[in-house]
Amino acid sequence: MKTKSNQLTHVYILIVVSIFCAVMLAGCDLISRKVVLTGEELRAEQAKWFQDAKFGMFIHWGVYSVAGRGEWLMNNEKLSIETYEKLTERFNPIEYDPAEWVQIAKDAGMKYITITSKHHDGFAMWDSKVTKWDIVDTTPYGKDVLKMLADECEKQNMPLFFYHSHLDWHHPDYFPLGQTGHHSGREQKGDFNKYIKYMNKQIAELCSGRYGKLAGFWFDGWWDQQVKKPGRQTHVDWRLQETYDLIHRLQPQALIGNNHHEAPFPGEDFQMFERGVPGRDKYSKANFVSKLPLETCDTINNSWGYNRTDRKFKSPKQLIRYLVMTAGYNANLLLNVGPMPNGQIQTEAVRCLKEVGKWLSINGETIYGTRGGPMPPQNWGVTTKKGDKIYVHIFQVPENGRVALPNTKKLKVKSAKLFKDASEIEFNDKGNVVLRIPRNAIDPNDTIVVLEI
Ligand code: JFZ
Repeated sequence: MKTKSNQLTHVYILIVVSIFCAVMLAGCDLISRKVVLTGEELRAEQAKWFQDAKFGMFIHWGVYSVAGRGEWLMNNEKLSIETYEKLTERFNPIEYDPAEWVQIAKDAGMKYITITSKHHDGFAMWDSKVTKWDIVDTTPYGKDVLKMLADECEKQNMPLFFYHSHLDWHHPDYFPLGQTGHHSGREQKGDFNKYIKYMNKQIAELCSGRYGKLAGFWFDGWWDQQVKKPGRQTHVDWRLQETYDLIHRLQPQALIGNNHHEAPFPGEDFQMFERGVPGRDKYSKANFVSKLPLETCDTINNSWGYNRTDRKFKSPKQLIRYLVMTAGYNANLLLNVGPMPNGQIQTEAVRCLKEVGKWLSINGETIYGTRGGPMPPQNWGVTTKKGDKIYVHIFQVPENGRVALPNTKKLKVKSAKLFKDASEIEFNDKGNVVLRIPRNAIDPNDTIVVLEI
């Protein structure tokens, strides 16, 4: 009897151990499959997240902020390197609180942050080991503000991109000089290959892990060396592929975009547009909106870097409509703030952003996770879609209340409801769908009708 029960116990143990092993093996298999996700797969996941996110905060902050006349100060006011460098003595952002910045972004409904690591003035906003021209080595503040922000972003789950300028008005090897930065007093010589090495070393520092897992890079300044517009030829070989490979090796999930205002180059993961929705932005040429995830960037007033005299803040209504418009164009909106030299974001900007956030907290369903709707943007507004829902965003309800949706003859509409209160909206779908919007349904920001198809 004894031996029998012993045998039974053994069998039980064997079964339990086998089950345990099977579960463990399955787990390991899952984990290892996770590990072998290729860079491309990781970026595909990241690209989907990016397109769902829809709204980001752009931050232009640098030593130029001290002067309060925008980020092009050095070039525009023809300052020598020596004069410009004096600004560092007054860059002491003791009010800088990255937790507050992240909170401002969150309250605005923004899902990621893109901050200038280096703008055209070449000034590094982190503790770079390959130059003294950085915030730690030259300012009384002496702290790595990017590290502080990166830590906070990680803590608060806020993806972080770096804006990085290829163009550099300060580095002695940025030669030939491009179209800008000719008054810095720099010698008319330099080894461009050395410059590229320097740039890549700095980028490697940003990718080292010290700044966490990066959401991506937002490059700018390629155009400084453009032979002529239009045309993709440059006076120098930027060797973009090397830089992109470096990033994708160190931070495989990082999405790369480049503000060159040309069709995307190999290795780029998203396409950005400046001041205007894709294809109708300030710099666009015909037919170059690609299949990549799209992003439009613009300012909250008229300036990127802090500008003391720029009072032209866009109204919450303008900003809400801008965001809805970009979503209708299947793009994200990266909306800029230019923090002050003391490290704070202007209250005017914070106030506008709060209003957008309030609107999003109610209407976010019609924006986040959507893609551009089935019809192109119309005079009256745009559409977005998600699953079996089409969100019709109407900015301008025609006098007769009829909103016609072109190319919808084949659309089977099950129901049309006002998003605000789910009240039924009369519609006719014997041809193209026509909605009939009652006067009392009109919302001054955006009248949203949900079509179930
Ligand atoms: C660039 C920067 O120069 C500017 O300071 C800011 O950072 C913005 C987001 O990006 O703006 C550009 C880029 C390209 C041209 C003009 C402005 N261009 O090709 O004429």
